[in-house]
Amino acid sequence: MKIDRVELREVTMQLREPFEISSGVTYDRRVLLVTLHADGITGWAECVAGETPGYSYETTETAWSILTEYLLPGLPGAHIETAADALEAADADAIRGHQMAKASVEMAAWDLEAKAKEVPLATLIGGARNSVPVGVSIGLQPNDEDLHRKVGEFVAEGYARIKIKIKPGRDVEMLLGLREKYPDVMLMVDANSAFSLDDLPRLKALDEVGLMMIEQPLAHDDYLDHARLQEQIETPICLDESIRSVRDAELALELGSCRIINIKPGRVGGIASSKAIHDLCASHDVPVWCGGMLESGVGRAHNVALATLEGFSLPGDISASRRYWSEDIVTPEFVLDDGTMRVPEGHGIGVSVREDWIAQATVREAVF
Ligand code: OSB
Ligand code: MG
Repeated sequence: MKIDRVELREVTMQLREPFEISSGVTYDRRVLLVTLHADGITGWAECVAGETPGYSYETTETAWSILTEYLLPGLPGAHIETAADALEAADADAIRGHQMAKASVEMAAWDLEAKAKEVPLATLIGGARNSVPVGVSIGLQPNDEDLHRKVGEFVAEGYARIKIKIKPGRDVEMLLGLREKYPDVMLMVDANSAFSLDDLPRLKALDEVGLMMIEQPLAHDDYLDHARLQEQIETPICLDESIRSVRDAELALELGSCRIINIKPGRVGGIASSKAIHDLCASHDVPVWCGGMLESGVGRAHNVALATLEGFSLPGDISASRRYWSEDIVTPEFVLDDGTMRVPEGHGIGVSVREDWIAQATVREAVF
């Protein structure tokens, strides 16, 4: 395939409700969409960088800069067969870090390849199921009453697992109260690095809540303290922010920093890197699940495809379009079906992008 045109767009998408985590609140998403055109086919992907550098150093602005100045200019005219070829044409190895920017190129190329081969993306990557188990991630709530109501609503909608955001002061007592109200719900928590080993007594007390796991309790770059913590608590630690590559995953598994890994393709540089982490975890009997970054339907479609791999044995943060948006940018929208999500059967990401909708929501565009 010869790439004849590349587009980068920033679209503004208003969340149905603000999403608060320990490092800040998101109101509107500034979503970057990458479009690769080749042989009359169009590959789509989304960059998951956030509006602020609270979760990662990458932001919408840094990704725009890396994409427009470095990654995208090399693509037009390039002959590519695979996502690896696209990264090579973009000279991605010459750029240190910036996994989210790189992932958006890589994932658009996977969509392109699957469409050229006329197969669903899930099939191309070796997916093993036609529906994926899904959970929901609930942001920090102002009080316990709101939290209990929210959990009740999502359980009623059929979500197979509920994730609660926590931070110091909104932790043990809040969770024990919630557990009392919902004794049987599959619960997990995510601290987004809000704790330190000084909080060991609190973190140990979480063992009483009956959690599937605690996600990223400590600093984003601290594998050693996570290993020290895992030795002293029963609840499995799951790493999110700390895992940006297969190398990070090797380090974490070698040190015993976690017993579960959350794979977000947008965070680890794309689908090939996600598969490598998945395979590594499988060889260590470490379960993985697909995380989310408040994606539009485009990023969600990639996540759903990835979660069809065998080792994604735990429900992902892949919720229905309606959990985030009044209207999604793809058709059909993603809906919940008995606590699971059906994998689209169309070629590539399997959903159609609503280009008319995108055109009216675009705030800037670069064409190569
Ligand atoms: O830590 O998993 C996280 C959203 C934005 C940034 C980081 C995280 C999240 C979520 C939401 O938890 C997951 C989703 O539903 O997309
Ligand atoms: Mg997380």
